[in-house]
Amino acid sequence: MLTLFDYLPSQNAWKVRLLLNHLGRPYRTMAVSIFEGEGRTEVFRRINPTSTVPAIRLDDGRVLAESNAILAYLAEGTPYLPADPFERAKVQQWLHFEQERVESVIGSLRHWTMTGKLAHRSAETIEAKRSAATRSLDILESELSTRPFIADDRYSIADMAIFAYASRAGEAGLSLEAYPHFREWIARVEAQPGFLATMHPYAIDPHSAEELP
Ligand SMILES: N[C@@H](CCC(=O)N[C@@H](CS)C(=O)NCC(=O)O)C(=O)O
Repeated sequence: MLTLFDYLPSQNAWKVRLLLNHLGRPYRTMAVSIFEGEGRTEVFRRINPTSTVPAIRLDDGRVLAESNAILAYLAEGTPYLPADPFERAKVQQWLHFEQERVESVIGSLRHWTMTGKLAHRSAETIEAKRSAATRSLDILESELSTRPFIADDRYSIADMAIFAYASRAGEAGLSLEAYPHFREWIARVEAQPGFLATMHPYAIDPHSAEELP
């Protein structure tokens, strides 16, 4: 059975849980207490050299990290990743957008906001993240005014990846009021069969207020 190396408040890990839920694929969970430094151990570094979750281990022992690489691997041959080379590349385009302009921006702001670390970040850093986050939401709003899902007319792993942090913008202190098409897309994603509504606040982890080691 597939093993998922997980940390519950991580929306990078939630993406993988979401796809596994859509696929009805069973898996076992290995919890990694990232704020206690469990990601930095030698054992975990052999699973993922960057010390981050999520990662997966296959039955044959091979391991794979990076949430979007995991999504692409698990979605192969399913309706969530097109076979057509161009449609597939469009999904990749939005997966890259997600890592550069959503996860690293809204994801960081959410982390800092929900764990009280925002108070320890400089005004310039916060402003740069907020401005980048607004730009990303503006782009998503504009794109989603032209089609129901981000890469194409079909729900794909690109929607799953972007949803993970973009839909949590409120937890990052960003208002979605000015983004009606984006909010409609959120509702469309939530209406997909097998959607995983359970997400976890950092507050479930007593160590989450600590800086990462
Ligand atoms: N680009 C990576 C980012 C993964 C990531 O930053 N994971 C966080 C949790 S959301 C983590 O494990 N951080 C621990 C650390 O940086 O030591 C992905 O998409 O999987």
